[in-house]
Amino acid sequence: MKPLSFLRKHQLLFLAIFLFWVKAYIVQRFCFNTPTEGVLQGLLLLVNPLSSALLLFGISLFFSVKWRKLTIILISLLSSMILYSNVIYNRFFNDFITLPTLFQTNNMGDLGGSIFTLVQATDLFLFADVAFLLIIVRFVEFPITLATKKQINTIFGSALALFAFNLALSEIEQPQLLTKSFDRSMIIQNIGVINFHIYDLVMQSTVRVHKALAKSDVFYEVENFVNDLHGEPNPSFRGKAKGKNVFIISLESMQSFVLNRKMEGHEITPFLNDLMKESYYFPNFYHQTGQGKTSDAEFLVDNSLYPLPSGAVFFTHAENEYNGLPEIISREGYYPAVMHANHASFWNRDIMYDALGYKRYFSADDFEINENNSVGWGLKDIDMFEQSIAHLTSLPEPYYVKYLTITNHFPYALEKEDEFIPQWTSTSETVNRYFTTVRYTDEAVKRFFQRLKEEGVYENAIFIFYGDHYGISEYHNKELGEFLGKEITPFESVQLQRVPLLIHIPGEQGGTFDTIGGQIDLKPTILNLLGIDEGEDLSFGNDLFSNERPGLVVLRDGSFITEKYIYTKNKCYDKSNESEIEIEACEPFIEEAQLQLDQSDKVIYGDLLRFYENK
Ligand code: GP9
Ligand code: MN
Repeated sequence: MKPLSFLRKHQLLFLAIFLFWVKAYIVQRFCFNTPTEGVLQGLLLLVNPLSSALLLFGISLFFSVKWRKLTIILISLLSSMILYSNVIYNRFFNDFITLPTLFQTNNMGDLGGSIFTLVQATDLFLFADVAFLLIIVRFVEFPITLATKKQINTIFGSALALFAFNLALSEIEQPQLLTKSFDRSMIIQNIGVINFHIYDLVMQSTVRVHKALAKSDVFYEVENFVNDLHGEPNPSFRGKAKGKNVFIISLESMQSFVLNRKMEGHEITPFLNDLMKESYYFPNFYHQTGQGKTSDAEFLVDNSLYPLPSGAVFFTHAENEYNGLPEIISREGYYPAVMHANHASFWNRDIMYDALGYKRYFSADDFEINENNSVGWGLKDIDMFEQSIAHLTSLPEPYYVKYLTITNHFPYALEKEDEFIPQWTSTSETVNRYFTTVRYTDEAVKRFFQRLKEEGVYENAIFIFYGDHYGISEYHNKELGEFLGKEITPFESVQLQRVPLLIHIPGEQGGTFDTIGGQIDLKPTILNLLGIDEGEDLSFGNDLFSNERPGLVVLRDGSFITEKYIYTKNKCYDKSNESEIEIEACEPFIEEAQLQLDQSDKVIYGDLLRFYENK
């Protein structure tokens, strides 16, 4: 088949493809609120609409000669409408349409009457190609021939090849884009709106199939399983913070090893070290996150469920029924809100927060963010805390406010003027900077406390600080080992997954609890402190103060920690001397640990919490 004769025989088709390609490029480049940076991103934007255009318009080849013109024009109209709906949605929500949002009445309802205010006269341009096609078919007699199998294969084959090329390019720009998907705008910048919708369709369908297959007997199986996991929460801690405002502060990428430690004579977390003396402090508290990072930690805290083995549950299962901590406490009169100066759709938070029961999300749009007050990932922590005060004081009390800090995020960028301690001097720039940004966040929290005292909100509150996940990956073991003065063995790697946990109740003495625990335990712990019953729930954690704790902490990769042992990478270690021992010692827990993860995954994949409604 000669390419030219193929082109000649299907002129109208290729004209439509070309017009759509150009239009989609312009729309993606200029009509969405996502700036294009760099040559590679520009190239991606140019390539990705072509593969979708070939795919969409290729469908017309299955139609007979008689219907061909009409199908081409209809496809052109339909794809323009898809693009246009996204433009409108993006103007309002700063986000893109997904299948679930289409059916989520509150989201679309928000748009409701205001939809007309979003329409602009220039939008007509988005349908210019459809109009052009309509006119031109009236005046030009395009040759239309029956499509051969070979031609059809060529069109779809090229679409696939282009898409593969597109993915390869985006792998350079954003590794593991689809599996680690966390930012819709980023996915769309890489693969384009239409391809994104196809991806969304596939993802949502698999989720729905899983869900449809889950029967209520699985629900009862998991319910029995979790019932056996639960011990009695500590009665002497019940209601210790009843009715108080709750501050739960996620310390970005903060690991426990920085606490009570100095870097070349500089205390890394002076404020937290002091605060610890008047707080309940848990030195053996582990993060249990997977690929969803910060969002996984949020998920663990709010649901007492494990995040997923791959992908971010915030993204893949935001449509599920949850029994989130915010929802539970709002039934008791609390007002749950979040402060995080990133854009609302990032990690799908806008959608997931609704599902978890948050009533207000103060995101990027609620903060004043400019070049001077931002670095790295956005608004600096000190400014975020300061600007949040005005929002905070507007909330009805008692409130439950989650703060997500961000400055201590890889690559740990900071301007000289914000460095409270110098950088370290090892061969790893990342490790060197980490200490300085951790110190910055410590300072931010300190100032926040001062401000809360000035505002008179400090006294009647409870503060929970937790580290979300590790900050220094195994890639930097050599330098980290130098700093810690020991080799980072697999045993030590697990111990490095400990993250800070401080519970500070003004007026309470606090104390150090050696209890081993994880983020999964925070929900029952907080509820007990607030004197609120968990109610019927499929939760996997236990009150951290409880005297009946199971003594097993499971990490998302299947490693686990017991009072005596650590199991990781198929090896068992004795905690008392940190040495490897016979696997037998760990064996009784291996199955239990895996079972916990599997049962929790069943809750998510099968959307099992929905069965409470019908029970
Ligand atoms: C940003 C936050 C940080 O909003 O989620 O990213 P992470 O720690 O998950 O990479
Ligand atoms: Mn994080």
